[in-house]
Amino acid sequence: MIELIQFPWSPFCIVQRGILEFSGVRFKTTNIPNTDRSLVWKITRERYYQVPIIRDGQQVIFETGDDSQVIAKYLDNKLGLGLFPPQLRGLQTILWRHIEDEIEGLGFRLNDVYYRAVIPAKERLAFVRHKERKFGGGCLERWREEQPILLKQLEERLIPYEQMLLEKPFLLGDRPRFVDFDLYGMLGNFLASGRYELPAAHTQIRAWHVHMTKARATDFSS
Ligand SMILES: N[C@@H](CCC(=O)N[C@@H](CS)C(=O)NCC(=O)O)C(=O)O
Repeated sequence: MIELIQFPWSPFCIVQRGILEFSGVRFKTTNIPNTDRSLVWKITRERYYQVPIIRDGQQVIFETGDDSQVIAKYLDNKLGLGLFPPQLRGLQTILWRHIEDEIEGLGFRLNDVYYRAVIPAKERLAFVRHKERKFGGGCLERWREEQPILLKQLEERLIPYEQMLLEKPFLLGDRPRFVDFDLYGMLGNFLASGRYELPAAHTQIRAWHVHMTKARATDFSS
């Protein structure tokens, strides 16, 4: 059985979980602490420490770069999901770069404002230290102060996605493609604390989000 090694609130893990749920395949999730990547380190033979990774029998699948989408392409290929059709090559790459940079960058800061609702108590020290070493001392307090601005920016940066959904049920047509799961993952991280809702103005995105949680590959002819 395919095993997804993850932490549940991670944007990139939600992407792969969404793809697996969409596929209908039976899969197992293994949650590891944010502060202990030893399982990932061990089974990738000391080549990777990030999440998500996938274990499928003897195979261990992990990303090779910021932009590689190795796991999603592996699942797509194995499960025949039609997430990366040749005619959307290039376009999807431009979109996922925007999604994983401009949307993710706001989503995780806003979620981190409520990190106590998401990160277990025994992991918080390492979490705060990791954040402050990466983004500077006091970054979590700063993001809390900036919360209204960050929320406004998120609403603005989502406008193109709202526009894309005006004429069709999914971002690139009548069935979900990789970028739908990618946006779904980044927004899932934004929503992880339970303290936010998707912007009220974006009615199409809100309907798409509900649709994405229920969509199954069998609903779409291949
Ligand atoms: N491009 C990778 C990004 C994965 C990633 O950034 N994972 C984060 C968790 S959301 C991580 O493990 N970061 C390393 C760390 O926290 O030390 C993917 O698509 O999976």
